[in-house]
Amino acid sequence: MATYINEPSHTFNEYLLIPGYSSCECIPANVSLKTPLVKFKKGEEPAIELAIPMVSAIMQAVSGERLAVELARNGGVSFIYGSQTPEDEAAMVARVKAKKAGFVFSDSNLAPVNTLADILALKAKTGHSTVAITEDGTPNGKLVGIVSSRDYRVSRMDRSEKIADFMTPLEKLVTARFGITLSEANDIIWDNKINSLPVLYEDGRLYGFVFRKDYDSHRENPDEMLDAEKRFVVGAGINSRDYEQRVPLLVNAGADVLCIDSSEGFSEWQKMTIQWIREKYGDSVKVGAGNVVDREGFLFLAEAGADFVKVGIGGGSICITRETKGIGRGQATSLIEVCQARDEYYERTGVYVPVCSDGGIVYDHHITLALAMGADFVMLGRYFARFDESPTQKRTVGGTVVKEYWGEGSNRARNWARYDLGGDKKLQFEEGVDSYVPYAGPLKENVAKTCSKVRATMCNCGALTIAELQKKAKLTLVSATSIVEGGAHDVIRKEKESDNG
Ligand code: RVP
Repeated sequence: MATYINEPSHTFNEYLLIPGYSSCECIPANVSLKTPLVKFKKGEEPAIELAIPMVSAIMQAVSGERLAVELARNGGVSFIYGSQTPEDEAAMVARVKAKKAGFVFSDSNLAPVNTLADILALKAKTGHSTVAITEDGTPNGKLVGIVSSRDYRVSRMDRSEKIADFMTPLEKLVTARFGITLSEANDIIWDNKINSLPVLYEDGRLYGFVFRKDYDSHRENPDEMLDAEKRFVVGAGINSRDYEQRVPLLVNAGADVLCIDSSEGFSEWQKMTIQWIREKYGDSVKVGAGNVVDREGFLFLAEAGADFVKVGIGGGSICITRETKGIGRGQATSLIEVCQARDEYYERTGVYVPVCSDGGIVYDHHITLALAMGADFVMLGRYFARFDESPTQKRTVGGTVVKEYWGEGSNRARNWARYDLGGDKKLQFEEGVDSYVPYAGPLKENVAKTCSKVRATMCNCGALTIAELQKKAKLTLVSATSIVEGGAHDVIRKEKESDNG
């Protein structure tokens, strides 16, 4: 006989948090949203910690390179979408890593024999105005000078003029030796009132630059997610089909963390994928797995060696899996059960496997609910698709400014690997829709507002960290009538309600 779970499964909107005692210390400025991204042993630190508990969904309409940079700058991490060729995905990862804050490898290089015309062409291509002039024109050649926009006047000079005749030569440049720290480099920049500082190896070859504007950017973005070389942290989606080809390319491109992207993760395919990664790379390559919705699914992936486990089937805003296949579970119920299993697993093994709540976040307070229920971080698709930095075009539809947002299981994305169950019939039916979401402006402002709401609620619950919230939170199921009461009611609203509140 089949197993029946007679309790209905619930979603976030059916829960509320009951405030707890908050002391005078409990103010938003004292709240830390730091949270582990990958598993760690008791008493040790996770190899990667997020500054805010938000990652962007592994989707074509969400996680491109622009969003990845902006989210990392603001404390979260993007997972670049895997429904593209392994080469294209690796190139996207590489472009995010090339945008590092702090030390920058020079991507604009010419030789002294090149001309002003070459400078102008290069500037048009890269958009960068500082060009390193090396003996052989390569990024790590011997530095002989620099050309910035201050070195030439297009209206007064012949385009065939040789760079050697107008560059600022090495003797006149302030330079630093390779091995210098970022803060020492910044001091030199400030003391000498310069915009860029070339960093040279002992033999005079160019290592890279430190730019003044990157220092300013770091001060404005204290939550920046940076790796040991001060490059932005970025994740990448993989699948359980072409991992032998895809993973090495992503690792070489510098991906910090991978995630097996599947609508249903309680499968031998995922175990094989993780095993292959462990055999080839040991623990040096971090890989999350999912999605699951119960304790068995979690334990299976944790024991298979996943670095984090993703929870959620059918709750995504563009997802019609429940409708088409009749599988899934209310997101809150799934999360509560999985997080309980995670805590027991930690007790038993001393290994903490972070849980990611994926999909179905409609209001900002759903993030706080997910964290209170035990999630370490949340993955969002619709939320990020609305911002300037998502890869899709802005449009006006019926007088409203919108952005496009489509599911990975829609005919538009045709991410068959995400839904594949073996065999050669690829994506026989759709599990996602193509849609619009209201345009919401820049990521930075929106994420700051969302996080301020999360911090405020945490204070109401007397919690200064996510771990504390998970221990202290008191949650209550609410009746259908109470849900109606939760919004403005029995008044005539003057303004239109914001879509994300
Ligand atoms: P949401 O944030 O509610 O838009 O949900 C995003 C999540 O939905 C993704 O992270 C993924 O798990 C899921 N998804 C993506 N495509 C589809 C689909 O086509 N059904 N579902």
